[in-house]
Order: sequence, then structure tokens, then C-alpha cells
Amino acid sequence: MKYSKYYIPTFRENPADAEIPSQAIALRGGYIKKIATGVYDYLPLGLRVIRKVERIIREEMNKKDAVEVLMPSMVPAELWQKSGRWFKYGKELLRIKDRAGRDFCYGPTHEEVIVDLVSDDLKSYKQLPINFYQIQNKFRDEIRPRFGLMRAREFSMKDAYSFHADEQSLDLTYKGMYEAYSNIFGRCGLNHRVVSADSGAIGGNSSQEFMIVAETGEDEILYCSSCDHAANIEKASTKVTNKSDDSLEVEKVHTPDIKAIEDVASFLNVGVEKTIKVVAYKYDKEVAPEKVQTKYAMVYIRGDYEVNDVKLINRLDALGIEPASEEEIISVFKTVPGFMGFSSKASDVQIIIDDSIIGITNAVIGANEKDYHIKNANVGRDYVIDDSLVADVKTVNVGDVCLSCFKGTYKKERGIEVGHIFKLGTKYSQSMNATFLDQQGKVQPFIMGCYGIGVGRTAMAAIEQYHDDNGPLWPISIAPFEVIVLPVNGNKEEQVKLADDIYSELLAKGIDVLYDDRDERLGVKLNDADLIGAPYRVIIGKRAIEGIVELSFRNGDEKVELTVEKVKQFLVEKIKG
Ligand code: 9G3
Repeated sequence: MKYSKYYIPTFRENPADAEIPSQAIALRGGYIKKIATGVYDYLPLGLRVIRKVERIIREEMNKKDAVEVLMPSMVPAELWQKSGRWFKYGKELLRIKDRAGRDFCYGPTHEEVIVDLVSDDLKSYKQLPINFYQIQNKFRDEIRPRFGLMRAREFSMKDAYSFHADEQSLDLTYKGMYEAYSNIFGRCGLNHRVVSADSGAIGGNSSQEFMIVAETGEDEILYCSSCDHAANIEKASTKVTNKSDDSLEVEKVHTPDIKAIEDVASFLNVGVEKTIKVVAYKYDKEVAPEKVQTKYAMVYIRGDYEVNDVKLINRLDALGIEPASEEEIISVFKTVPGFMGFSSKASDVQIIIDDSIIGITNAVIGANEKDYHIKNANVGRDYVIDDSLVADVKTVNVGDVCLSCFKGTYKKERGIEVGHIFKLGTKYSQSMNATFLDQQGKVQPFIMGCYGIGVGRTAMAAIEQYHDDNGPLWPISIAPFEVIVLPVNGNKEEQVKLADDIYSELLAKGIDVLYDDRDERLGVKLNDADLIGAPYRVIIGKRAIEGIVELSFRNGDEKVELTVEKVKQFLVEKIKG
């Protein structure tokens, strides 16, 4: 490709609103252009990268006998009404009307559509298992799109959906997808960590996320210091132990205007782990199809833990939650903000007891009275625990014991979720009445799995993982160009001659080579070469008259001077080897 014929609008400065390196580099380097909040053009350079990511994805999915289809972005509301999700999602689901006033949504994911796609024909266990995939744009109307393609509103996803007659078959395909994903991210040159994750509203019982470890990642990962267990913070759990001391006399103590649990603990000279925090929430719940009700919940949790919203939403089967207001704490919870204690009066409030308080002795908790707390509260004597209300809704703390090996303790790091695989079970086939005849001729709902990869996000994660101040250091497998041929002075006959020769030879060998034939200063060309991030560049300068050129490496390895023949041989072996 000749640079003068191509289109790579690079900029000297990072855009002001860029918050992370991949966003700054992708915009400054002419890979993408923002057209609206969370909506981007792919410019030629960016498109080359995601096309290479797609090719790797297709090769690995096809190796696992997955079948490629392409479903529409415009999804008729009927399908989402049939699955019951039309009303489950709020404004994040972009709903539109066509000219006849019919309702559609811009597909954020395609479980309903794939179940519809197979519904007329997939009828017998003999046709199972089958695993369909597509690579297609999704739209999710995020409240706060940010970080460029990392959290865009319209984005490219490879989403796959598998259909099975039984759990064993699903396990096999799930394992196959796990391997395919490991190969995909490995071939993209990305170090990744697989973490157990929350399956969220889409149901199913287990899921795993493929995370690119990066300081700028939005997700928090808790990983064990001694075994290979790792979990998204929304899923991680631990075993909390409470020291059991002899019961002391319970007493009501004056704690004037002392509300925060840490302040109460220090005022009463007890450890925070001896306190019970009570947190009040308001939430929306779909109590019947298309009928949403506002409800209230209160969580009892040990003072040194935080309530994990995702775990709480799952436990309440809520559409969304928010902290209750002070007024609601008084009027609905019938207690005093900052001094909430054991509940007695609040009737229609859902109680959740986090398992971190089980076994606490001589606990401190609010007295349900302004400026008073209770000290030395002990279960049995001062309060009872209804086991049916006990759950794990805590955010695990760094240092908590790993539930997988019980030896190591959790450490925390940040990650970018680039893939997510789910065992869905029969959630969609049941709600959409999608069934098959099993071997005994019995009507059964399909058992399903679903598997997603963020295509643009994978490309951006590669920049997050490999970049320097001047731009990306692309892994060669997804680099927009593998080699840049760069004559220093386009007016020197001998330089152009050598550049032409090297360029045409590399091109002939099927190497992705960019020839910077612009009439620009060397500095400009080198800056652009850094932004393009090709692993190799061949600079043809003064020694062209001796037939000597310079081979330099984007990753900063020592540059070398070679004859034209040697440099061609080196690159062909290295890249096409
Ligand atoms: C929605 C909206 C946003 C969503 C969903 C639905 C995430 C939704 C979960 C999934 C699960 C898997 C197949 C590919 C892999 C991921 N955000 N999810 O269902 F209506 Cl607005 O998409 N789907």
C-alpha cells in the first residue's frame, strides 16, 4: 500500500477527552473517528486491525465446527416480548418504530433471534449439538459511554449460541469455546486471565470472563495468591470467620451524632469487624409480566465489608437498585438514618443477612434511636437470624481467604473483559417455547450456551497491553501493517530505487507492507510510523548508494544495517516463516 494513496489522518496531540492510552492512540493515530457519543467510524487503519482479529476468531470458531450466520441488527419487538425481556430492560435497550409504527429494537444481543432462527427446523436430538456464531454490530445505549471503543454504544461482537440435548453436550461445547477463546486471545498476542463471573440477568448458572489485565480496565478481578482461581469482584466469594468471645452484658450506649460505622467502632473502641452495618435500598422488581413495582430491602453486613450491588440485584432479582433516601428510612423502614439496627417494625421490607455476620459475638449495631447504638448484641439473646434470609451479597476484601484452595488469599487487579462464555441452560428455550424431540420422543426445551467476544475491544485491549508514548506496539498477528518501507529522501534516485525494490518484493511475498512515499520530513514519517505501530520498518537513507538499508524495530530492539537482500530475506523468514 502506498501511503500517498491511503488515508491515515494522524494528529500531533492526544484529544482532550481521551482518558486511556488506547483511546488517545486510536483517535490520534487515525484508527477511528468519533461521530457521536459512543459511536465511531472505523478508518482504514482501524478496520485493518479488526479484520485481522475477525479472521483469527473465524479460524478458531470454525475449527470447533461452529457455523457462521448473520442476524439482523433490527429485531422485532415480538421476539423480545416472547422472551419477556422487552420490559426487563430500560433505556439501555434502544427501541425504535418503523414507518408502520411497528416496534423494533436495535439488537444488544441475539438470544431471541437465534432461537427464532432455528425454530422452524431444529426439532430433533439428531440435529444436536449445533453452535451458531455471527460477527455483527450491537447497540447498547450506555448511560456513560467512555474510553473510546472500550465502552462504545455501537460495537462489533462475535456472539455464538449453542443448542444441546443434554448438559454433557453443553459441557463439551463450553469447554471447546474455552479452548477457542484461549487460542484467539493467544494468537492476538494478548496475555489474558479467565475469571469466574456473574451470569447476571440472562440467567444460566455459570459463566467465565476472559480478561486482559490492564490498570485501565473497568473490571476488578480478585485472584488467589496461591492457586489459579480468579473471579470478577461481582462474583468472588470467601469464608468469613468471626472470633467467638464470651457473651457480655448487652447495653445501649450514647453515640451522639456518630453514624459512620468506622466512627462508631473507634468511639466504642471495638474493631470494625465487631460491628454490624445496616444498609437500606429501594429497588424495582418485575412482579408480573410488564408490571414493575418499587420495593425496599435492608442488608445486614459486617462493618468491614461493602454490599456488592450485582450480588444484591441477583439476590433480589431486581431490575435495578439504589440506596434508600433518609426520608424513606424514616417512613418505610421506620428507623433512624445512621442508627439502623435490628428490624422489628418495618413489615414489607425484604431483609437480607450477609453471611459475614454469622457468628459475631458482642456485636455493635444501631439502636434504631437517634444518637444511640447497642453494644454486645449476641445472637439468640438479643436477635435471631432467619436462615432463609442469609445470603452472600458482600464484596470480597483483598486478603480474604480463597474459596477454591482455602490456603491463598485474594489479591486485586484490574482487567478489560474481552470475552464472556455462559452456560445458559433452558432460560431462552423455555421462555420462547423452543423445543426438540429427545431420543425417547419426548418434547424437551433446548439446553443452550452463549459465547461473546468484543471485537473492537480486543483490538483496543492490545493497545492497552502494548504501547509506549509514541503509539501502539502491535502484535504482528493483528498489526495494521507488518512492515513500513521508508525512504528518507524521496528526491534521491538511489533511495527510491531500493525502496521500490524492497516494497515490491515484500508485497509479492504477501507481506502487509506500507510504503511511505510522501514528500514529508523524516521526523513526520517516523512519528507516523510509530502511530501505525508496524513491528518492522526499513529506512532507506544515505547508505542506499552502498546498497545498505536500516532495519529498525517498533519494540525498541537495536536497529541493524543490512544489505537489501539480507533485509528482504530476514523479513520474509520472520513474517512468512
Ligand atoms: C440488553 C441490553 C444489554 C445487555 C443485554 C440485554 C448484556 C444482555 C448479556 C449478554 C449475554 C451474552 C450473547 C453473547 C455473549 C453475551 N447486556 N447482556 O443480555 F437488552 Cl440493553 O449479552 N449474549
